[in-house]
Amino acid sequence: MGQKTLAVFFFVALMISVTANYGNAAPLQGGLLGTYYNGEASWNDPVFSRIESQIHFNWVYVSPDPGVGTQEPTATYPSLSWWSARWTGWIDIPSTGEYQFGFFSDDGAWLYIDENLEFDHGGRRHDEWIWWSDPIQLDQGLHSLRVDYFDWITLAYIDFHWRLPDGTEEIVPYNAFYQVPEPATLSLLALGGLAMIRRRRK
Ligand SMILES: [Ca+2]
Repeated sequence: MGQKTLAVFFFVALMISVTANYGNAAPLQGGLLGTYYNGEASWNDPVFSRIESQIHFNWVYVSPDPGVGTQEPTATYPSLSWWSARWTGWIDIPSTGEYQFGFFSDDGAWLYIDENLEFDHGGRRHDEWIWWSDPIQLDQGLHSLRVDYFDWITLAYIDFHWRLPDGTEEIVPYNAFYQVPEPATLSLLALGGLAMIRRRRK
């Protein structure tokens, strides 16, 4: 019985290892994890998080949640908001080649791929067209993604685009985003399972 349990455990551990190979990872959930903060480009005070299908928002003058950016409006500024958002997850690059990424945002935004700052679109701003990154050479498969954004008063919007190697331009679609557990989390789960089996066998 104990050996059978152990065999099941190692089979499950093997499946987890396969899943942890990002190049072939099965999607656990589409979209990105969006976390919202108070303050302008301030990342120390998360207010709430939720899964969001795309980075494609136009909040106009309205805060994304009563808990963030809530200050009394004035006659000059209908929305006196200072708040920030961070989207994290993985992006699926459909084929190896050169990609460009674009922001259309009010206010600033930053793009990180594989933990490198690839596009600095920061500062208080009010875009009237899409601004594109330099071309980035990317291999097919999943890459870690992080987009930081903040709003400083009045209008608030952000669209996150890509330009594919074949020239197609679009807002990055829902099915390009993945949520995959961190390898560290998977290792801890595997170690926890092993510890439980050892305890039960004693
Ligand atoms: Ca603004």
